[in-house]
Amino acid sequence: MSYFQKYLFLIILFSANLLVGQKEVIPLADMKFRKGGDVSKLGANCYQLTSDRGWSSGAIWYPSPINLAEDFEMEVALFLGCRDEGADGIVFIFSSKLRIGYSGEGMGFAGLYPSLGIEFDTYQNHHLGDPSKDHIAVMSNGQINHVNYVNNLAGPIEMSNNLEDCKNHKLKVLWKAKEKELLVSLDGANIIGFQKNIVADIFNEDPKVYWGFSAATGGKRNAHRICFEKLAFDELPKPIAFNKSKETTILNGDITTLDNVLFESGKATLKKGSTTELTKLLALLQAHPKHHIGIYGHTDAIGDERKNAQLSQKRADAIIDYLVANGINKKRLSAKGLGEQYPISSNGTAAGRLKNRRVEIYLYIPIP
Ligand SMILES: [Ca+2]
Ligand SMILES: [Ca+2]
Repeated sequence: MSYFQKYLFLIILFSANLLVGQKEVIPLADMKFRKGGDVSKLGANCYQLTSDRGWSSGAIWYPSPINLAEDFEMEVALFLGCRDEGADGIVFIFSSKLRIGYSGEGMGFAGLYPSLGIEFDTYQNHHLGDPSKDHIAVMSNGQINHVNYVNNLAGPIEMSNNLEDCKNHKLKVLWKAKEKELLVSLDGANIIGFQKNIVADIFNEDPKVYWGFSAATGGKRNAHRICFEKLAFDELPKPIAFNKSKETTILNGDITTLDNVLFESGKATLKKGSTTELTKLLALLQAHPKHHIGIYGHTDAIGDERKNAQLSQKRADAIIDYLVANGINKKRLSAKGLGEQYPISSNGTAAGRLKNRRVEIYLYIPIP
């Protein structure tokens, strides 16, 4: 290998690493899951989803929603039991609700809408079009019927080896948000890879989803277990509420300044740290879906008065953009730039000017 080739190889290696390793890896020790059905914890990072008996079902859910507009990466060991031709299998799920689906052949996934499931199905249900061997498929909206092609996104892929072999099988799931590509590999072999705009086509443009695993047994049985090995995804910021007195003020319809929603001088770009306060406003609007909001933008008195008026309009619009991007209907929002006309502090000091560059809100219930 020439020096150049070696160098090129290193660059490629490095880029490949960046592709899959760009999300923050979540420390496994901190993970807490919501458990449902027959789930029990089996020590560090491992869960039993069903016990080795008939008609058992269980699910675990990561309790906070994640953002599917960003990459999701997971490595987990799947244990599908020790009894060949047992039942029924494990499903990895993205879902907009924290629920468990039908048990038995439904594997805790059937009936969840809207959702996407990657099933590891070890029992052949003829009426659902299951292949005879253990198989893997990607299905949408809680449908488990392979005869219905609408919900069959990929597969079913028949596995050449039996998966109920009393061994762990290493599953990797990678959602590449930018490429809209879902990749599934098992024991190092790529099983499924396909492109679909999952957020638009399944989740109605809402990238906020929950994720988890479900499993079930029926007339046949097997123990189903999983052990997490690596997780990397973007958690959506948790809504923080305003303190009670501020919330009361806002709900009473008084004009209120949003603390810490600040802009760079002369620009409509939100300063870092503005998001916390906007998250509270977002939570308030979500909690009161009938309320509308008026947003007033103000500037300091530096520079041209007319330009300041335009700038304050852009600042108010920036708040609207933030709220709309987070799912608030634009019809509920109006923005007005008031320029430098209404200072609340001296324009003679830097601290005073910082206070004058501000956003005020006014919450009201529209007249029907
Ligand atoms: Ca089945
Ligand atoms: Ca099998």
